[in-house]
This record gives sequence, structure tokens and C-alpha cells, in this order.
Amino acid sequence: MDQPVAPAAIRAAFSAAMSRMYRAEVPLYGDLLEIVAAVNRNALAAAPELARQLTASGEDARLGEERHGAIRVGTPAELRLLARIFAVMGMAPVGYYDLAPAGIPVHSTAFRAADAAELATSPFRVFTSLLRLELIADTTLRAQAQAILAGRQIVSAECLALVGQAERDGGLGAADADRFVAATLEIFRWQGRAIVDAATYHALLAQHRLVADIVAFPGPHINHLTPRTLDIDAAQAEMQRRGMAAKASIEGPPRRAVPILLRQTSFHALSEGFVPTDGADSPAQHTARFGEIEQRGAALTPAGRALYDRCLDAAQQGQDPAAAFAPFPDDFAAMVAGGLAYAQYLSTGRAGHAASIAQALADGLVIAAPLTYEDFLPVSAAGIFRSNLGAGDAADSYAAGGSQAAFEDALGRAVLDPFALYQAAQDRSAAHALAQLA
Ligand code: OOG
Ligand code: NI
Repeated sequence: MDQPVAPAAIRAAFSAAMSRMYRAEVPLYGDLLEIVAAVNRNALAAAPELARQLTASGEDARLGEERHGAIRVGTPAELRLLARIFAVMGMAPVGYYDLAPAGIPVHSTAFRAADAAELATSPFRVFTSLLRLELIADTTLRAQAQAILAGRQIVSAECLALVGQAERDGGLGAADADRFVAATLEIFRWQGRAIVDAATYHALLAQHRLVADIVAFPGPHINHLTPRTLDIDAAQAEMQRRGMAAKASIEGPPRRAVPILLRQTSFHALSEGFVPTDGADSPAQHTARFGEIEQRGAALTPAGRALYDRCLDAAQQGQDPAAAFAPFPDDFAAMVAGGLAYAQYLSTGRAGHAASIAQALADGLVIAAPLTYEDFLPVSAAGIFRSNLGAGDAADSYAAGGSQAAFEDALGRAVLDPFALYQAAQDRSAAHALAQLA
């Protein structure tokens, strides 16, 4: 093999290829990219402090390239295959999301880069959901779905061979990396055809729209690709001004001086024609794919997350959102002091020595800045799923709770703990800052 291509470079190339493909498939995504680019330019111009911070942390470079996708698979074997493919791009499964309480018969993880340097090069993430067929009440339909899924092959022989080669040789050379990106892209392409007849499609749809979306098609077509905006309120206003069918409200915490976690909004699924196996000349319509934008804020510690969940709960009980979130300090220093948020330490450029990060902070040698939240939120994800299913589609909730153990069994490995990753990033940042002062 010639020099292996860095997994981060393959990931960045794949993320860019995915963006080109989705833009061609869903032209409104191109409009979203334009809106987000303009809003981000304005936000940086209006907030020099934010601009300085993003430059110091290296995040300004990744911002224009930053996006997450979402896909849904039908079987443990498909999930494991995707895990191997994402591993070639340096992406590992992080976190566990149970969507059953929201009436969505899947559980999920996010494939993403795990450490800060890798995230800086390419933060591309893919929210990946596994269908829980055991939650499908109709046992005949469940068996039928199982048989359909058992018969499909979502990955080409070429892609499979390249993954095997990467695993064996510890990477891919430049030409093979290009072939790998192209072959992997095909897995997620919308093909405009079903692998079932029209009657089966409608039976699956009647069970749950998501079941039809996962089972009736040749593979896990990408269902949205989400750019990151620095001001989601401005982006949402612009979406509405342009007449996009944006969701009425933004998921996540209300607007704050110091953004936390994740705020998201989407516009509704498009209706796309497809051809069932028995209806070559009478295309049917499927609605699954949509547009989404998000604003990312500070990663929270377990204590911060618990407080956030309490505030969210109060808001969901009907309390005014601003009042519900009032207990959460809206000042980064207070958040760090209260043990609510993780930090990264950025040099102020002043020379000096410090024995500890606390002293370096006190002496003004470094400043603490938020570590960006790289993950997802189950409540927000459920809202995104639901808004794109259509009213009446989702059951209120499934009685069976989720099971991380069952998910990990299907995946064939444990998912990484996001809190541990943020803690490690904070610790490394502190050690690095102190070493630079020494
Ligand atoms: C995934 C929904 C979750 C997000 O941003 O929270 C998600 C899906 O609809 O498949 O993408
Ligand atoms: Ni999403």
C-alpha cells in the first residue's frame, strides 16, 4: 500500500461527498446551507468575542464543513456492518438513545470521532437508529418485515472488500480511499424504488411510518443532513421568511447568552416518488426526508445535564421556558464554578508560570471556554422524528423500555460514554495549557 490516508481525511471527504449528494437529492438542503452560511457570517461579525473564541479553539475552520446525518437500519447485522465502515473513517459509536418512550420503535447511537484533535479536523456525525422489530405488535407483519430485511444487502461487494482491506492493512491508500468513499456513499443514496410491492408498503406504513421507511427500501437512505448555525433563531426566521415549512418551535433550551447542549429545528419531510416492485408505471409517494439545522453549545457534566433535564421537565409541564430555565446559570464562569459544564483552556498570550490550572486562570494566563457539545438529545431527537412522521403516526409510547445492553449486543461492542470523552478532552486541554506555560 502507498501511504495510508488518515481516517480523518477519509471522514472529511465522505462528509463533503454526502453533502453534494444530498444537495442534489433535496435541493432545499442547498437553500439551508446558504441561509446558515449567511447567518454565521453575520453572527461572527456581530460578536467579535465569539469569533475570537472560535478561532482560538480552531472551531472556525471546521464550522463550514460541520454537519450530521441520520440513518436507520433494520437489523443487527446491518448495524455491525455500518460500524465497521464508520471505523475506517475514524468514527466510533458514542452514547445510547432510547426513543421508545417517545413512541418511536428504534434505539440509537451517534457515530463520530472521539477525541478533540480528530473532531477539529472533521466533526462529521451520523445519528444511527436500529429498528426494534419486537415492538411491532402485528406478529405476521413482524415476521414478514424480518424476512424482507434478511434478504437485502445494503453494502456492495466492492465496499465490503475495501473495508476488509482497511481492517487487514490498517488503512487505505489514496486511490482505494477514493473508491471507498464512492462505494460507501451508495449505501445512503435514495434510489427511488422499493423492494416490496405497493400492498406491503402500505401494510408496513399502517404499522408505523418508520417501519415502512426502514423495511421497504433497498437500504438506509440518508434522511437528513444538518448544518451547524451560530444563531438558530436568525436561521429559523430566515427559513420562515423564505416560506419553508419550518417546525413551529425550536427543540432544546431557550435562547441564552451562553448556549448549552443543542438547539434544533427542521422543516417537514418532502414527498418523493418511488416505484414499488409491482408498480413500475404507477409511482407511489413516500415522505421521510427532511431538512434540519442546529446550534451547538457547551457540553454539560452529569450534574449540568441533570439540572438541564429538570429545567426541561418544568418547561414541558407548561412553565414559561425562560422561567423554567432560570435555575441554570447563564454565565460560563458560573457554570464551570458550579461543576455544570466542561471547559477547554485557551492561552491568553500572557507569559507566566502556574502550578495549577486554577492558578493559571486566576493569573489571567489562560481563559476557560466551553467545550462544544458533540452529541444529541433524546427529547430533541424524538421531536425531530415525530415532526416528520405526521400527526397520529406515533404511538404515545412503548411500554418496553430501552436497553443499552440489547443495543450493544446488536452492535457487537459497547458504545463510548460521552461524559468520559468530554472529561478526557478537558483534562488534556488543561495539561496542554500548563505545559505551554512551563
Ligand atoms: C434521527 C432523528 C434524530 C437529531 O438530530 O436529533 C436526529 C432520525 O430521524 O432518523 O437526527
Ligand atoms: Ni438530526
